Amino acid sequence: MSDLFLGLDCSTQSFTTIIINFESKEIVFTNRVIYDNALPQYNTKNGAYFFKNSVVHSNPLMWVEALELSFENLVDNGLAIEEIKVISGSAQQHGTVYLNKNFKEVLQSFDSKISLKEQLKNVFSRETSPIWMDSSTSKQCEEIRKALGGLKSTIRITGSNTFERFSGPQIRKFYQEDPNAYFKTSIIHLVSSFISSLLLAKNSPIDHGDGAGMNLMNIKSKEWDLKALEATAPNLKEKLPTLCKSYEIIGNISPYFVDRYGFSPETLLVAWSGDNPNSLIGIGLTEKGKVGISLGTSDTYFSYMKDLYFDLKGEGHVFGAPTGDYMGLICYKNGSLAREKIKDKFNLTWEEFSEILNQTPPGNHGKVMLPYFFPEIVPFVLEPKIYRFGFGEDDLEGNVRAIIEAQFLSMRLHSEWINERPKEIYATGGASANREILQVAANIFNKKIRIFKISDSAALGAALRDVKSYYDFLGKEIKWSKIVSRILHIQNCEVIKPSRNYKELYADMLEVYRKCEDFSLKNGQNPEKIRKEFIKKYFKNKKN
Ligand code: XUL
Repeated sequence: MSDLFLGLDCSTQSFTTIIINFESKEIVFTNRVIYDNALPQYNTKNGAYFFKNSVVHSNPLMWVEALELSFENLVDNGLAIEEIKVISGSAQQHGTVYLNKNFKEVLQSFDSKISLKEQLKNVFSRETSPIWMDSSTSKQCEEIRKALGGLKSTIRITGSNTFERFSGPQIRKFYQEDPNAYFKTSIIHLVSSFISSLLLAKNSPIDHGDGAGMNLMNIKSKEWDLKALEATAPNLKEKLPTLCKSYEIIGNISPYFVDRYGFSPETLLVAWSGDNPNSLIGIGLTEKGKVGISLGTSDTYFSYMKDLYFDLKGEGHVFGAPTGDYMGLICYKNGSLAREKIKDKFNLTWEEFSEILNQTPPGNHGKVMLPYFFPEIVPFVLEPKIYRFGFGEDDLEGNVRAIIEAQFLSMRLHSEWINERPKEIYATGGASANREILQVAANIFNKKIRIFKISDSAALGAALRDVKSYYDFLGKEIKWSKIVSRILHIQNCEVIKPSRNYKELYADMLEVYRKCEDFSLKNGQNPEKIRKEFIKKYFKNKKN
């Protein structure tokens, strides 16, 4: 008998399963259900429904079916399901699931002969769920921010400015647009606590990591903030689950899963959290001085924080870290889908895309792009628009290098408030498998980039959180650093080194980029003078 730990991740485009054997230091199973392919009946594109006016939703029943497919996969693969000691999970942050009064009853009377999807058909008071890509709530953001005393006060109370994708503004919009349905809603879950409620067969709490992404939790007391609740919607407190520590054991798995898939009835459940807090653990950022970048549907830059401090400019977020401390984060909507826009526009394969990155010079002859294919979070851009300085939309090489340089220049620029100055950066997410993209990142940050073999850091983080809570539960406390290094060090991390030759070039280009942003978004000075100087300094013999 071995002790297995299961981590799940309900992300934007797919549902991932990872099982680790902590004793033998092995990852024994990974599997991914891609919604668009495995569940085409939901008609999602990249896991979502893109409606007009920046409304982006997904389908909670699709996530339920993905969970079922993932468990069926465990059975089909002959996994020793009964040896799984603990389950926890991760989910895309901020998305909300609206449930009516049937939900509680249905949870209590799950019938293991019938699929979950079938039993959950009539539990939703809102058929689809707004997700983190939605940016349709500017009005509500403004209203809540005002009620909380303005920008700085909102940040000090909730850890972030009000953001369009955050749960509070989304809940307020639902209440304003469909008050009947709002009042018929018995409970509002996050994606994480919704899936966790199914495993527990009762309403699961929301952990402090994901709770911090709602504009509803007081970031200091880690309780629902009454002023924020009041500013959002009436009777909201009674419609929200309780809050809990991320490492809390919330109960045992429901008999439904024992009967249907063969889990042991002793299987413990640890609170679920958001994908970013899970990734923090999944790449081993459990102490000061370490920074991660996750390159997925969203690109994020994040860091463990021992002490609480804020980005009072309002671009960044502070979330709870699964260790009980904090994490700082900035998030980009124009991540992998924006990279794909350029790849697809020129009909490139990823290999061809990378080859172009290899062959084009750092600094891109002074060609600068501001790539807002979708509304952007950092910097705040509501209307999608692509700005190009010094080149046109048909310039194949210029566009390929410009999008990648733009993404990392923007990250370097907007992460300045996170005062961790790391020696190296840990990379995860789908695009972290692309060496050429990471070489650009290493050069721009002028830091070594460490790549983990497992790019599913969110699911892995959930499995590692299982281990920590399990040993704490047994009274054999093991340090976080020991837990993460035991599984992560076997992965033989590859390191991408920055080239010293480009240190000054990218420091200069950062100023060009800053000016381009200021000019385009804040009516700043025209950047042409500084851009031309940059070209003269680094590309003087070449034609622009
Ligand atoms: C973080 C954010 C995204 C989602 C989806 O604030 O919005 O990273 O969690 O991955």
